[in-house]
This record gives sequence, C-alpha cells and structure tokens, in this order.
Amino acid sequence: MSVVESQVFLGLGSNLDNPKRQLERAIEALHSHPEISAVMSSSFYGSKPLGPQDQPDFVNAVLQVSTSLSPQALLKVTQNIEETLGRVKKRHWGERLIDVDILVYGSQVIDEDNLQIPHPQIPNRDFVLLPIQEISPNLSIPNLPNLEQMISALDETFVVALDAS
Ligand code: PH2
Ligand code: MG
Ligand code: MG
Repeated sequence: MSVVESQVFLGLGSNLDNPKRQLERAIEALHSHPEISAVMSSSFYGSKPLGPQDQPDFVNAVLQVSTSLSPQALLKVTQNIEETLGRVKKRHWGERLIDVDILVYGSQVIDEDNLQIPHPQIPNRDFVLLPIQEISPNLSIPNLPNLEQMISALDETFVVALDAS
C-alpha cells in the first residue's frame, strides 16, 4: 500500500546552551520518528536576534522532511521534541533552547488557531529565507512571492553560514 508523503520545511532555531548541539539533537529526534524522513538539511547559520536585542545570537537552519503525518500530528511531534529537549521560552521573541516551526507543508494553506501555514513570518526572516534558498532555490510557497523576490525585499541580512563541525 502506498502512503502519501508531503514535503515539509521546518525551521530550527536556538540561542542557548550550545545552539549547534541543540539543533543536532532536534534533527536526530525528527530523524528517529518512524513517519518522518529527513530529505535535506541546510547549513547552520548564525543570525542576529529578531526581537529583543539583549539576547545571544541564534543558530538557525531549515530541514526538509518527507512525512505521512498530518499538519496537526506533525505539530504535536515538533512540540513534543521541544519539550523533551527542554524548551525554554522566557519571553515573546526571546531566547530559546530549541524552537521547531513548521514553515511550509506541501502546497497546503492552513489557518487554524494553533497553526498557520505557510508560517506568517517567512517573508520577514532572513534566517529562514536564506536556508530555504540554499536547499530548495526553486521552492514555490503558497501565497508568497518567489524566494529571490522576498530576499531582495529584505532591508538587510544578518545571517552567515557557519562552518560545518
Ligand atoms: N526566534 C525567535 C526570536 N528571534 N531571531 C533569530 N535570529 N532566529 C530565531 O530563530 C529567532 C529570533 C523566537 O522564536
Ligand atoms: Mg515556534
Ligand atoms: Mg520561531
């Protein structure tokens, strides 16, 4: 029997307690889920905090996965991973041990109280747009301009790819 799999882009971010290690742990946890297979990970990017500036720089990455989970089921999995890894959320747009956001779920558009897809902040976030462009430069995101247009519309970018290690 064939199972329909959707192509999903997840945004990962951390700025506490060895952020690279936190991203690696989240990627491992996603990998080990029976209904999620990792397709591709972007480089890790160092980025200036969006929001309060009195917090450490972030490490961000985008992970492309293939999954048979529904959007809501995938949301539960990502929230579980955040909790298991020890999510620390101190304030809005503040420091995080690990944040896993569903950015894009195939061609679906979802507007539910607890889940908006595509993620409404995609167009404003260099630390999401540049990693997506790295792994899927031709990705077309429902209801949004193409990646190149969104990237050139940013005022400035504050992200740098980090060395793999
Ligand atoms: N996440 C936030 C707030 N600000 N800034 C960057 N650069 N990267 C993030 O992932 C981020 C942020 C809260 O989720
Ligand atoms: Mg989040
Ligand atoms: Mg977030």
